[in-house]
Amino acid sequence: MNETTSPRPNNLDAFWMPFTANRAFKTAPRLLASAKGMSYYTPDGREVIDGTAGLWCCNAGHARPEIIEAVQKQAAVLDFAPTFQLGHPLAFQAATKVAQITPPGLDHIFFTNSGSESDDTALKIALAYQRARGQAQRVRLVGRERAYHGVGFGGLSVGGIGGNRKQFGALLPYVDHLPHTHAPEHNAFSRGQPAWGAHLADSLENLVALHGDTIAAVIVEPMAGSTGVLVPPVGYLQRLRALCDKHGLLLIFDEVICGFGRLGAHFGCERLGVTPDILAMAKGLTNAVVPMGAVAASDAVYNTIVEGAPAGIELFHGYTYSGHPLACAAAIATIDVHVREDLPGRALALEKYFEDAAHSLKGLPNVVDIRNMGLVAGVELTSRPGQVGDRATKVFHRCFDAGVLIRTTADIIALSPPLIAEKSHIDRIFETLAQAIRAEAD
Ligand code: PXG
Ligand code: PLP
Repeated sequence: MNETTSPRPNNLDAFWMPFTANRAFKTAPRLLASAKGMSYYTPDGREVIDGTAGLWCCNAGHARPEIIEAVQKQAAVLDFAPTFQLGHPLAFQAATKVAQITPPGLDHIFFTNSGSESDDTALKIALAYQRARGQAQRVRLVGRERAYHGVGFGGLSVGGIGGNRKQFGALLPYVDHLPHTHAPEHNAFSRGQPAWGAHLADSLENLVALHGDTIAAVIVEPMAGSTGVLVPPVGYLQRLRALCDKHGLLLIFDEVICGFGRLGAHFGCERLGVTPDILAMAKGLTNAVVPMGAVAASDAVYNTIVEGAPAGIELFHGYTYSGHPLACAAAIATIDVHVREDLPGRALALEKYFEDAAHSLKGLPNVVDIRNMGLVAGVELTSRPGQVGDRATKVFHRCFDAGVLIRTTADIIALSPPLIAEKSHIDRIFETLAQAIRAEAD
């Protein structure tokens, strides 16, 4: 790059932005320059209330001094140490901390750097487990329509969002999908878990009938977030659990969004009353201050792979930055905040108020469904003919200009504020959203 072509200050060209309409963004950029508590601030100092906890990740609110100081301190003590054939104390402490809040029996923690890496890791652990117990023919992975399991080849393959897959060819072989659980004719405007739809889990019987004993694992988000907030029907996850046990399949929960208090418990599985064999997490784990993900495995999974292996490396998997010291410092400090302030309990206590606020949008123009659980709500709008996503995108712009950050996918709006939200923030978020929806009524 020479002087004439090198990026100028304030030039937006070089950053190839993820999941973004780069050309449109760069003609009308929206920048966030700082954050504190419930709010972002733009470069010109305008406050934007964070209705989405960043990207569902800053669950304890922005710029928590406890977390920042822990990371700053750690950077000066030990910037990096390998965790391949070596270790450092914080990685073991962080794993112990995570294990203290995962459900009993899910106490073996593998560190990654993102949700995508956690999902690929969870799938690989499931395959390794089946092989270690003498079931090497179990090579198939089952996901669900509309699922988001990140962007690695594994997670993308079991994922069920067509738009994310279509540019990338054949993906993994030996993958199948369960139907999603969205059925507005039966469960529109449900508050919490819809009463209808548990039987949709029985589709797993059909896949077992088709594939016999070649399925290794089933992966689902307990509550599907990214696709636009699909809350599991009452009894659905229990049926999946029973069918996995019946047929020797592992059940993986992708709790990248559901974890860390979002559903009113440390993990969604606790709230929903079903324990998986493997639990993938990320996002809220470090309050997003340093990227980190993790996978919690059951004793049976860990012992089968590790205790059953000959001497030497038991699992040929890991990332340079698995258990990075700064991420570990952030995770320990974050979990301390969650426990000390009982953020899951706070989310649970606010749930009814948040639910009422969300459902107060019923009756506004084009609102065809509202769904919610914990501090998550999805508001679905009808699409403009031939322009899927246009209405919600314009609602997003109006909210942003009015000082509230929301998230959209197609014409579904998702809200997931930090768990430190006050009622006044919830009022402001939904009042602003209501005005924006009215303004896009045509
Ligand atoms: N699993 C789930 C359930 C997720 O929600 C990932 C895996 C991947 O995590 P990483 O850290 O690799 O991005 C996610 C991420 C949205 C949105 O708009 C959601 C996610 C990411 C970006 C945007 O809903 N979820
Ligand atoms: N590519 C090359 C050439 C590498 O040497 C490594 C790691 O050593 C990787 C990719 C994987 O990087 P990471 O461990 O950060 O995922």
